[in-house]
Amino acid sequence: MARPMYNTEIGNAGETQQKGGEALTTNSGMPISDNQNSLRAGHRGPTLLEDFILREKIFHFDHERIPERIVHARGSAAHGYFECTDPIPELSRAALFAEKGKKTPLFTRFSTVAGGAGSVDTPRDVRGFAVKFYTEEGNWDLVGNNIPVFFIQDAIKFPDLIHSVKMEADKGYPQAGSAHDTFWDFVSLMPETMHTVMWAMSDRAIPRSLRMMEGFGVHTFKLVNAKGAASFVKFHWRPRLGTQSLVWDESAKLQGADNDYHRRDLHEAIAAGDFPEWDFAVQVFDQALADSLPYDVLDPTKIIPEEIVPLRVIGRMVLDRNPDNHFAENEQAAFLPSNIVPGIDFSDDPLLQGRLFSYLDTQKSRLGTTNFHQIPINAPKCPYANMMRDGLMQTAVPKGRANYEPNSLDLAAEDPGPRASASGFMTAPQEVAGEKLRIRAETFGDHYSQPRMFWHSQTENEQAHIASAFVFELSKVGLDHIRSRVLANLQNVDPGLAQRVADGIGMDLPAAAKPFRAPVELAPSDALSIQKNWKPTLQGRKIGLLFGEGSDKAEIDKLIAAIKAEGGSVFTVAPKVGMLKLKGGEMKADGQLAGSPSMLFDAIAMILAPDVAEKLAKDSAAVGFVNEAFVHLKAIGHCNGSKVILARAGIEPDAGVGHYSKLPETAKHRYWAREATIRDLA
Ligand code: HDE
Repeated sequence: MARPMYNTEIGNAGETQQKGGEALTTNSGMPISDNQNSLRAGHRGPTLLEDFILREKIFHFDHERIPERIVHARGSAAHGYFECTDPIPELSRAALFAEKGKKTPLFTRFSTVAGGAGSVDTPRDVRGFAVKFYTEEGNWDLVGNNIPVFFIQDAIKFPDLIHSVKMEADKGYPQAGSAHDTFWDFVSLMPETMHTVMWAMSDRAIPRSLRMMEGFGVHTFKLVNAKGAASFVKFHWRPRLGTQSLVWDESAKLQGADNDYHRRDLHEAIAAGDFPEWDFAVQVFDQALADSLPYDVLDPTKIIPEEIVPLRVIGRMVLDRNPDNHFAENEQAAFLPSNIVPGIDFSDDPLLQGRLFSYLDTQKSRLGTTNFHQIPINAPKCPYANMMRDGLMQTAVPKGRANYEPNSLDLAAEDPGPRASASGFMTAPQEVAGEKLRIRAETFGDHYSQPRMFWHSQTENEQAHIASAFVFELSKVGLDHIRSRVLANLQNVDPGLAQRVADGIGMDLPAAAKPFRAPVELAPSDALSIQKNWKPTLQGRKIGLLFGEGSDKAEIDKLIAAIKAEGGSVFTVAPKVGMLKLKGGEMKADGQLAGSPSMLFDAIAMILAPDVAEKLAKDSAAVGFVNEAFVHLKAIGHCNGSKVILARAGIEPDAGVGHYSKLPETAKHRYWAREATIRDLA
């Protein structure tokens, strides 16, 4: 009997020969003949240590994971480009802002902050908004967030802030959430956190989509022109789809319905050619304006309202390509606030100054080498050369012996290596004087005026969401003295808010905390409200269409066409995913009803045969589909037959509930007025 050297048939589910693809090899390029069986002594004997193919494969697998980012571990990313629409050479000599129409490739990574890499997409959290521009004069990394302020004023507090918000050290939970003792303990003892805490308790912290978030550079930076003149600047990203958020109950339930909700949404939109876009705007100001403000522009807990310094749109970002490989690009991307280019400079914001060290340092421990800049996603797309050499995982092969400078090797006709040039990066000159001190400037001392301004800029519904968020978070805090201290701080933001939260958690209202500096009254800013700036559009919005056996196919097709004509998309849902017989044809659903709850959609439609509707009125998945769409303030388009499901769900129709033919219009909104009818907003 011929002895089979490699029997690939056993354990290979009937697929004896896989076709196609290039040759499978070891990492040294040796072709492999069997990827199913290890080398063993005899048919049933032990595996041999000699099996270098097995050992190499398992060895590599054992080391597939790298340390995750200490913060912003979970991210979703895409490639795209920046296009300059309004050049600003008078303000900055940066190459990417030089000419109208000039395009610069970029890579953008959005992230949650507190959760691990495998956590969920929709917790209440700040979102990272990091953009790496591959400019012709080097990489510029604008590593921002979707909230324009930060919790702390000095980098030395960052490890404490993050330790307090991450899972508690002894228990290992909660994951990806701030609703626990240690976070609120820290916050309550650090009143400078109040402004960002207000934003984090607002709907900004539960975005509908990564495509519908604003982005902010947060710190004040500098723009520097060719003559060396500097101005202050704040950077803003404005989503073309408008800023939109989930409602809290929806975001919590989405964590079960689809924990990749944001990542999937971004990926699918780009794959469908529906490229997300943001306007890029600058707020430019000088020292005189800075001096006129009642707060310090170097304080990252403060914004400059756009009513005071208007936004100037100078470009746009388009994300038009999904990463090919999550690990190689998203995980290995190393963003560094210290990556700037000639024409842009840092300010003395003490938080920014600390960040300039931290990111460079953390990449070494995360990516294992000082040569992380050579990884394709991090490497500049312009030429780069210097005399830094060697190190772990060096992949470049420098030639010659010029690894020091100055040198005179050119006199011996040798390559002298790269040289510094007068046109390179120049720090904007700035006078610095004073004693060496470990202090916080007094101008950083007002912690309550801006959170108060934020509160007064919101609609009533938005205020109710903020109050409920505080109640939810503090209801998870076990220590009364911490809750009480938060209330004392809230008293300085707004006594009405403090009272609502105290009522919600059943506590007496303590006296106001003693402010370091008395708050001043600042004018509210409408730009801070999401609802006041709602963009009624179907673009980027997804409609869940429920149908079943016997539904009218022509009506379904008509509705889908009308929604698509306005830039919306439709996901069809049916009790079964297989082929269904309809009136006028057949159709397969994209999703099965029980696995496609209405949280996944911006609005829902029902086109059902009367008998199917009767049956679904007794199915909790169908009743829940409708009920949750209603309580999440979404438009519902129904047919006559499906009214029985609405009745079963106890829905009293309002402006957002009507015949499905109206849906292309009604689905552009959420129905905030409905909210008072389904929950106590007091
Ligand atoms: Fe970060 N931050 N941060 N941060 N941060 C990191 O760098 C840090 C801060 C932000 O998608 C880390 O590569 C310090 C503000 C984003 O890969 C780390 C301080 C803002 C990302 C780090 C801050 C941010 C990070 C962890 C206070 C908004 C994700 C992994 C001085 C303007 C980037 C890494 C990505 C990541 C340190 C404060 C945004 C540890 C010390 C303020 C978007 O270096």
